[in-house]
Amino acid sequence: MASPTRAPRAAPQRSSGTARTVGPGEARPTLIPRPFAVLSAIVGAGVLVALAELFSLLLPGTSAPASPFVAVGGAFIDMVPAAVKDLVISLFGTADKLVLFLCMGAVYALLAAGIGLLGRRSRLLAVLALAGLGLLAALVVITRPGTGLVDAVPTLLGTLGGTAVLHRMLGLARSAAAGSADGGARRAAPGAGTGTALGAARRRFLITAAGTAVLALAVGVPSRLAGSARAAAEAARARFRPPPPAVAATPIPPQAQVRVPGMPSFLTPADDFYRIDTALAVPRVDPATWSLSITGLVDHELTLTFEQLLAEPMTEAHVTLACVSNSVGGDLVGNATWLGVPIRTLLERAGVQDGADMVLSRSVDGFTASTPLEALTDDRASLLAVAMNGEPLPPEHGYPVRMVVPGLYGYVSATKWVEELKVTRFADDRAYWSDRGWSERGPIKTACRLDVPTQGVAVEAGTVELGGIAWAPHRGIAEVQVQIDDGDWQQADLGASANDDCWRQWSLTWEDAHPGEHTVTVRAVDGTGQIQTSQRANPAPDGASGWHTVPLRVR
Ligand SMILES: Nc1nc2c(c(=O)[nH]1)N[C@H]1C(S)=C(S)[C@@H](COP(=O)(O)O)O[C@H]1N2
Ligand SMILES: [Mo]
Repeated sequence: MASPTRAPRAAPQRSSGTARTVGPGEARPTLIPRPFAVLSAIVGAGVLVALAELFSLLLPGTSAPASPFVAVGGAFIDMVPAAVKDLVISLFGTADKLVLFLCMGAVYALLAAGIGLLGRRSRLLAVLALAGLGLLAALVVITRPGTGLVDAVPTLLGTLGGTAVLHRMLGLARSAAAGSADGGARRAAPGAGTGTALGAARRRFLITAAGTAVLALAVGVPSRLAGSARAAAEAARARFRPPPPAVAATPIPPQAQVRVPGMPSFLTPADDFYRIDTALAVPRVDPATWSLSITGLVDHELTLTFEQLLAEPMTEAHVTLACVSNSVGGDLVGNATWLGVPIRTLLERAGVQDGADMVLSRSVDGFTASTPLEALTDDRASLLAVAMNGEPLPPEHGYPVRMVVPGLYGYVSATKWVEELKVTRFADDRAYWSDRGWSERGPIKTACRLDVPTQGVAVEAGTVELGGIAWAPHRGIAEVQVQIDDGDWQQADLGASANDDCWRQWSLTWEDAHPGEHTVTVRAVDGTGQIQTSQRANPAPDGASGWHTVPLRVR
């Protein structure tokens, strides 16, 4: 690390004949001017917060108090005596939080200024001080209710970035100061430009400071705003109790769950439910500001707030969702109980005009899906869902409102964070994935999967329990057939059917499994009597097909 008394490095080399003119620079220590030191530290501290805000938003698994601002502010509020709180609220009313944040910002800036003054003499000391402040904030974060260790990571990453910037800024400030101390001498030297080195070093410092500050603001301010929207969304979700259904789903018969160890549960818990979307960060939608518009080829456009949507009669339905990207035997499929408003009733109210054949649903993040109109107007349970398995929709699965349409792949029907339904025509509008080579329409293909025994695990000779699931949403599953090696196709036992929109579990007892390598192939027959095609197809452009064949080693 450079000591403050080190000779300036840039200036003398220029005029090699006048090396003696370095003299004055060596004679006195080049203290960084106060404004430069303070500016360096404020920029570094700003970068710390900006990065912490950004990462607390983007890092998966973090919660709202991962923001050091929220955590420290929250800790402060908890510490302040009630009388002071009351006073602040009576003075500033609902702006109390804003006042708190502004005060925190001011205190932080003062601390940063102090760190900058330390840095006039010792860069190391300043960097350590800022690092200490960052660590302290990270500690506050993990002591807040509802936070875990992962929530400290954004602040730690921010501290890393902020201290690096502080280090660099103080370095630049020192060069600028050294140039300044040397300036008079160089100006006197014949042939040297008038203070060019000084000017260049200062300009470099100021431009870097300004550029970094602008970047920090450009990252920090939107991140903080998004962070507070996220906190509002999380708080609203925590308060939300799904309303009772006007039309309850028919209860799931207990025999829908096949009792073979290792079988997936008939209803997929939200935490295990596959997640597919284009969202880099899960959109955090505050239901207080959310609304749904029905637009396009309708007699009257409609807009509903979340409250208005909740006032509509709710239908409950068990529906299996499947992703078009699922490969044969894959697990991008899940089954849940959804609660929501039938899309049909809202379309009726809006009055769909002649010629429309599609609804383009749009999410708050711009994703779109093209759903054939008839799938939303016939008698199936196509819903604007607000709950999943009796709980508010998880943010990852579309909170506050998503679409669920029995029988269609998710990419053409299951828009999460939905905010617009545009009644239109396939001839006039294209959806997100249709523009990227996937089919405009996506009925779910009949599929059947072997789940048990787990693939790659050898089983004992003798009696082997086989089991799995089959799905052909909205057509239902009539039969599952199993072939072992080149043997005859055997009828599997079917779990009870909950409805035609759900998957169906199956099992088969293989009585006399001999040691060796075997293959098991499974296929389904849908509710229309159509046998699942053996034709192998990749997921693109409209869903994989082919029978699931699994090698099985018997010992
Ligand atoms: N907003 C939005 N909604 C979306 C998507 C998306 O990328 N963005 N992906 C769709 C796809 S391809 C599928 S398969 C389902 C998956 O829903 P899930 O993540 O709740 O299982 O959501 C659909 N809804
Ligand atoms: Mo999907």
